[in-house]
Amino acid sequence: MEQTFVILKPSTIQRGLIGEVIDRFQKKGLIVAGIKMMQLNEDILREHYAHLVDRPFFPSLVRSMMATPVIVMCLRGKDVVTVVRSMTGATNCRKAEPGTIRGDYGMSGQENIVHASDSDENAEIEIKRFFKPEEIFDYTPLTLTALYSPDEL
Ligand code: IDP
Ligand code: MG
Repeated sequence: MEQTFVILKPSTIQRGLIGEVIDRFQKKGLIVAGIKMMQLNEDILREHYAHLVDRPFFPSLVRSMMATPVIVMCLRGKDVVTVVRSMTGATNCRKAEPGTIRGDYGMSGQENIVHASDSDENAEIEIKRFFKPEEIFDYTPLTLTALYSPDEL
């Protein structure tokens, strides 16, 4: 079973949406393998958003991501990277489909509620960037046999 990495951004914390967003992932049937609150700094954000450092909005993005602590999560499930990206929706909340997290909870391109890994490879890199190995837990929820058919497990 694959895993992915999610950040509940400061916009989520400021707007009191932590519970709502986590609830969506849980109701979908994803396993929470790791979860904690942490304060991000410029060093970790330069690594995490390395593909954006030359973009004009980068300083604003970094400021925004440090505005409050964030919640970081490691979620587990079959095809979880694709599942969570499709639950997340398009980058700009105004263009994100209704029914997606960004489409339902946001109005901004920058203040867009969540980060979600975009590939299995990046998910593994990001989980290692934000979590210590002992903060990721491997357990079998009792619901697993109701969530998946035997050949899917
Ligand atoms: P993603 O979060 O949908 O994967 P990326 O292109 O990886 O999108 O961008 C990372 C983050 O940078 C976005 O989630 C958003 O917060 C911010 N961002 C991306 N493009 C813009 C923009 O054009 N204006 C302002 N912020 C942006
Ligand atoms: Mg991205």
